[in-house]
Amino acid sequence: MKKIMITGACGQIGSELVEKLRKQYGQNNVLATDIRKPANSTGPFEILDVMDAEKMLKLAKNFGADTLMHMAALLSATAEKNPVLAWNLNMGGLMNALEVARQLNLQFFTPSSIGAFGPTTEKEQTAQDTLQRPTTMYGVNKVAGELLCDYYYTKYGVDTRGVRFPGLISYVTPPGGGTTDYAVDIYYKALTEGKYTSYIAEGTYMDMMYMPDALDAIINLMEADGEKLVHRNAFNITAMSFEPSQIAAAIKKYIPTFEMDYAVDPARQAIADSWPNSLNCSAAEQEWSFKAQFDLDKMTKDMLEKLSKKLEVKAS
Ligand code: AKB
Repeated sequence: MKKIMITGACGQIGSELVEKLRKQYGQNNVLATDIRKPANSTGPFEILDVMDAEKMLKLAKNFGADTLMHMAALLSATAEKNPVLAWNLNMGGLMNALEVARQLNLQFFTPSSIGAFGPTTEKEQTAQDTLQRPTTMYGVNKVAGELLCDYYYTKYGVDTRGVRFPGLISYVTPPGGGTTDYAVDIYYKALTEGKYTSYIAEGTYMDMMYMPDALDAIINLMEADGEKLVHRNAFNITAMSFEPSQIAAAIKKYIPTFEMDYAVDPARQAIADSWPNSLNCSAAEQEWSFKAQFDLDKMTKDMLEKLSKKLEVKAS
């Protein structure tokens, strides 16, 4: 990777990925694109609606990109509220991006998700290769996307790579429209209000990961020797699996007065119930040495430290 173009650069992953890649590969070697302008820009930026295939191709060509990271997508809860828009944007945007990668011979990354599994998949230690019958539009998009990326590799030789992300937790850019967002909101509310009402029910386990591990995973997979990759596009990765009362207990270690109660949102709960409790990551570990650094306690300590500085409040 030397000249990298990113779509969805202002999103939860994109905004941090751009900065990390600029530090690693040079400020001017990363072209950030999004449908809206970033508040601050640290390097080249262009407005791009991923439905505009012609503009995507032109930008990648003019920039001299050798890599395309396609991050623009609607997340699970938003997609469920507007399935037609989700299909058009998630699949149309991906198809446009894959076509650009094919025409310009670019290395390609796009994320899949734990949402690619459904209620008939085994819940615990979900295998890399297993039954995938998701019941959400987001899940349908993700499975189709995994297959489409495999197709572009086998049919055209495009160097497509990807991971199945769990819920991502970060203090930089808030997520929007996901089912796992509660695990980010809880830290904000713990610091600003000392209490949190969880829309996910007690006992609902989902896989999660701290953003620094997610960014390292993207870069390590992209840098990995392609000869050693068997799976390429949909590696299970995770750092931890917890349910709401466990993250609350982790926060309580640093904010002893923190309280949590529940007001379950049936729509997001139904999505969460259809997803695995924990993923098996052995394929990623074996094929490109994936290893997460942050567990729940380490992440909570770092999150509260960084977020209290950002929000200018003390964790107490
Ligand atoms: C969501 O909740 O929709 C995402 C995901 C797990 O893909 N965070």
